[in-house]
Amino acid sequence: MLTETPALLRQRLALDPQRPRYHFLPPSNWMNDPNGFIQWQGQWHLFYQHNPYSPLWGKMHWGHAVSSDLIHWSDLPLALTPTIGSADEAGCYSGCTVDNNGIPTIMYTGTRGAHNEIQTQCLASSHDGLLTWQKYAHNPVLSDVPAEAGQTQDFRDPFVWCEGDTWYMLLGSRIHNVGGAIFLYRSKNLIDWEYLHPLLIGDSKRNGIVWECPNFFKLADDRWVLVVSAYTAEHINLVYYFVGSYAEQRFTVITEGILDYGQLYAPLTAVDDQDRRVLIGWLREARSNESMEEAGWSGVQSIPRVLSLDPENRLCMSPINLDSIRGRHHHLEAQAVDQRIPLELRGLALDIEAVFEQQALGCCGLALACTEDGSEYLSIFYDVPAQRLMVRYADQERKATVSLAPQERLQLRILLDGSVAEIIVNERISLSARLYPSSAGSDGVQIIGQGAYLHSLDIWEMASIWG
Ligand code: DQQ
Repeated sequence: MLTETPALLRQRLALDPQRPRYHFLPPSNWMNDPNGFIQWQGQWHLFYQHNPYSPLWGKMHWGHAVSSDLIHWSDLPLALTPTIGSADEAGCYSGCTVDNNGIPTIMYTGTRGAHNEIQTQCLASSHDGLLTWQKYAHNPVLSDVPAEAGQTQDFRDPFVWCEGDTWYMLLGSRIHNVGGAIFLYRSKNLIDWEYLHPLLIGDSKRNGIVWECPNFFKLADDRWVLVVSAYTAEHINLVYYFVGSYAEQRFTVITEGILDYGQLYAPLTAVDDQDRRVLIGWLREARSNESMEEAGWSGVQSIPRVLSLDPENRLCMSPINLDSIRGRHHHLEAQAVDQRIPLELRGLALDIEAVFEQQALGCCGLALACTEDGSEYLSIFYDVPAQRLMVRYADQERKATVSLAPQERLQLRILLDGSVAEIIVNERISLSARLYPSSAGSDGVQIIGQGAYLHSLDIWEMASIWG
C-alpha cells in the first residue's frame, strides 16, 4: 500500500482555510500536549501527544519535530510508541526531556488498563541525538501514588529538573475530595525516587479537580513560578500560575493568576541558551468530533512565548520574534474611532499590533475573519469602563478582566492563523480563541469601537512556515 509522505499530507491539507499555516501542527491527525520540549545542541526538539491513526484522541504516541528558530519545523519519526505487555501498553502520556550527563532522557507517564487508569512513570533515553529512543528495561520507575492522595488514579506528567547532584520531579495529581495536587519527589539517578511532600494543593471549588502537566522554574532572582493545567468536571479547563518563593523544597505562594482565558492548555516550558524561559501550549479545538474527522487533523501548538515577571509579580508573555515570516506590512496612523472602519486589507494569516488610548467611556477593538454580509466574524473588544476584554465568535463568548493603570494604553497583540487567534493584552493577559471561518473569503478586517482613539495599528501578512 502506498502511504503519503508527511510533506504530501501537509500539501493536501494546506488547502483547508481553517488550517493554520504559521503555527506548528503535525502533518495530519490528532495532537494535544507539547512534550519533552528542549533545546539540544542549538536545535529545538518538540515532542507532542499524538494519535497517528485518527484526528480524534486515542492511544497516545509521542510525535516529534525539530527546529532551529522555533518557527520553521521539520517532522521526525515517532519518538515513543506504546509497547504491548509493558507499563505503557495503553499510551505514552505527557512528560519532559532532561540532559542526564550528556544523554537525552525522557521521563513520561505510561498507562495501562481499558481507561488508562494505571498511570506509572517511565524512562527512555536516546544515543543518536534524540532520533530514536530506548525505553528503560525496568520501567516503570515509579508506581505508587502517595497515600495522602486517597483514592486517586490520576498520577502523571513528570516535570524534572536538576539542582546540584539531585534530580527533582513534580507529578500532577489530586487529593480525593480536596482538589488538584502537585507532588514533589527527588532522586540521585532518575530511577530511584523518594517522595517528599505536596508542592501545592488546590481547591476543587476554585481551581479544578485534577492538576495536570506541572511546570516549575525560577524566573527572577528570588521568584519561582508553578504552572498547572486544571481539569474540571465541567471540562472548563484552565491553566493557572502561582508565583512565590522556594526554599528547602517548600513553595510559598505570593500571587496567582490565570495563564490563558481561552483554549490554551497543558503548556510546557524550557530554558534556552540565552537563559530565556520559553512556553509552548496546546490550542484546543472548539469543534465537534465529526468536523475534526472531516478535516483530517486536530490540535495546534501556540507560537512559543518568552516569559517574565513584572514588578507586581504578574506573569508576562511575549511571542518570540516573528520577523522572518512577517510579509507585507500595513500601518494606520492615530485616529478617532466612533464606528466600524473596514480595512482594505484582508487575510486569515496576520500578525497584528493595535494600540488604543484609554478613553474614559470608550470601547475599542477589532473584528477579524469577517464576511462581506457580516454574518461571520471574530470580535475582540475592550470595554474601558468595565476594564474587560470580550472575545466573541458565533455563539461562543470568552471574557477576561484586564485592569489598566491610569493612562496605560491598551496593547492588543493578535496572532491570527486560520482557525487560531492568540490574543495577548498588554503582554500580561492571554486569551486564545478558535474560530472556524467557512471559506477563505471570511477574511475581512475592521476596527471597531465607540468613543475610542486608535494610537496605532500595524498588521503584517504572514508567510507559511511549510514553504
Ligand atoms: N494529556 C495527556 C496527559 C495529560 C493530559 C494525555 C493533559 O498526560 O494529563 O494525552 O491534556
